[in-house]
Amino acid sequence: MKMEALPSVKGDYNLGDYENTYKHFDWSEVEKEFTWSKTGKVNLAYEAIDRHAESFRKNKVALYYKDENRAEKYTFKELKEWSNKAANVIKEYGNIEKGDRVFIFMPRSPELYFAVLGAIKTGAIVGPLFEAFMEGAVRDRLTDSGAKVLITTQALISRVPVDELPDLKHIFLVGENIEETETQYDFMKKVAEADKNCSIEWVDRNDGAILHYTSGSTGNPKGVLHVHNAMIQHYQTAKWVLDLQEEDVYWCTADPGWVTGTSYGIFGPWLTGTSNVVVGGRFKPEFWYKTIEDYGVTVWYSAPTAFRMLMGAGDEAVKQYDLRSLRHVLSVGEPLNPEVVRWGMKVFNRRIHDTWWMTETGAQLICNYPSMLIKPGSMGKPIPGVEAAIIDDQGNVLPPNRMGNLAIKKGWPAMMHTIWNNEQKYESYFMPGDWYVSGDSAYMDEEGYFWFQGRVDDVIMTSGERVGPFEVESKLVEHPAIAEAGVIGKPDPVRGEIIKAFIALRDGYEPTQELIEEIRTFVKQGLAAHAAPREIEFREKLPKTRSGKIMRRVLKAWELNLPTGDLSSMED
Ligand code: 6R9
Repeated sequence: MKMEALPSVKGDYNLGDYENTYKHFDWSEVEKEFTWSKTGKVNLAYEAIDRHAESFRKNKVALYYKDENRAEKYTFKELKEWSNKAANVIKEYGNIEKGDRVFIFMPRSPELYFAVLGAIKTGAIVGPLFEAFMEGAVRDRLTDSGAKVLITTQALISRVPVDELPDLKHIFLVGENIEETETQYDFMKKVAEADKNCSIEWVDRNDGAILHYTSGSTGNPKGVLHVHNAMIQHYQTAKWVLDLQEEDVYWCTADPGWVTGTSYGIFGPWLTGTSNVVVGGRFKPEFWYKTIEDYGVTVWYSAPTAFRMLMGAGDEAVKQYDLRSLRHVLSVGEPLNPEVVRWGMKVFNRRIHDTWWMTETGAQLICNYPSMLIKPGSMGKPIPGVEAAIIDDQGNVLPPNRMGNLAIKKGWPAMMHTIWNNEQKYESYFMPGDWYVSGDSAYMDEEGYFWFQGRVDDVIMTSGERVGPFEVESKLVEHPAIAEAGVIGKPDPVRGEIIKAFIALRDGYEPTQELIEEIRTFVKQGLAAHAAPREIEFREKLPKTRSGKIMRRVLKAWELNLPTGDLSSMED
């Protein structure tokens, strides 16, 4: 499918000359930005917060927090003190030693950020858990990681099966009227009493900092370990890709329970000394637009599902807010439909920049940075310092326009360090030639742009034609009746597989046979005859992960009457 390119806007970008930078760039240059290049002493939280608190940025706002009930702000100096206090409490009452796992299970709030930064200052490995996890998901993760300390809230503690977690020794609760025991403490009461100075635990650059659990297509969720060294790439991509500059007000909508919410909700913005907006509570279009207006958000990082939900809320809603502060909008997590890019142009007068990366990669790898010509539907090009290729199942690099495994040459700074307790799983990601194999299928065009096609196991083979479900889904959601679509390959004795689409309709549309015919024609005409779904089934809602990815494996399981497997990452 050919797409028109959108022109880039002229500006003073951090990555203005991609070609030249790509040729000459070396990651070791970035180390010089950090204190540890001189002292040899590393701590990610120090570099993110304290370094600025000791600079001209001391009184600059680091955190703007807002939800339906609270609106607060903290300068770098204040955040340094709050996280120092939190560190002292976690260390003293949690009896923490370097490398111990501290899990944090709570909704977004300033306390969550004090806790994450404080725990990192103690040298602990932090495991952030999404607030919507239910008991089984919490148990799996705390057990596998052997977490020693848990910081949670009074409301969420009932979902923690404390008696079944022998490694868990200390619990900190955030809330009102907390009853303290020998192993359970009132976190904010202790923090209020703690010293605002703390002696940071200096660690090695390859010591663990963050442990994110992520679901694969099979088996239990796996713990992806990231180390302090990842800061090199968090910092550099925050410059190049988020294009953060001194005066920016940045907002990343992801929760720290997911990798985007830590790498780009905490580290990227703060390592670059940027004012960072955090919004708590549930998604509400009006509240989101108001956030942009109130804080004058200039750089905004969100996800296709969120954009599609905003799209669904109608263009009238947009018009009630002043969104002119926005200068750079980005997306991650799932394919960004060209339709959404065009909507962004229309309502924000801004191009939405797609970025591709994974929990395992720790930071952005393939991106549309601001000075670049965008081809709607493409994830962009590898950032300088990263080599990407399409390889076949034997590890041979394929020429342009051939679909295959999206692979990255091992060794970028934010790459996962290991899979917790599962070295074998870790090894299984790599192929001869030092390729990290992503599990995504894609192709690269003649100009070096990468085009996402699906997870490797989702690619559909129908009558000998390879069809990427994303292309079909993208086309489907362009139809005015369709809110969401998920497409799978259904085994077929004649064609190998046929394409089946699950569709959620927009309000006001009826699932009729006529509509089915109309949709089929729409795809046939818009994409290709072989790409049109032979079967269409309507559903109220489609199964999605909390980060908004349509769970095709669940659709497939429905279709084939198979067990759905681990659903801990599914939206409720
Ligand atoms: C950061 C994050 C990783 C998987 C990845 C791919 C999908 C991410 C994408 C994208 C199409 C993009 N994905 N970015 N697909 N276009 N720009 O999302 O991490 O939750 O581990 O998901 O998400 O399939 O393999 P994670």
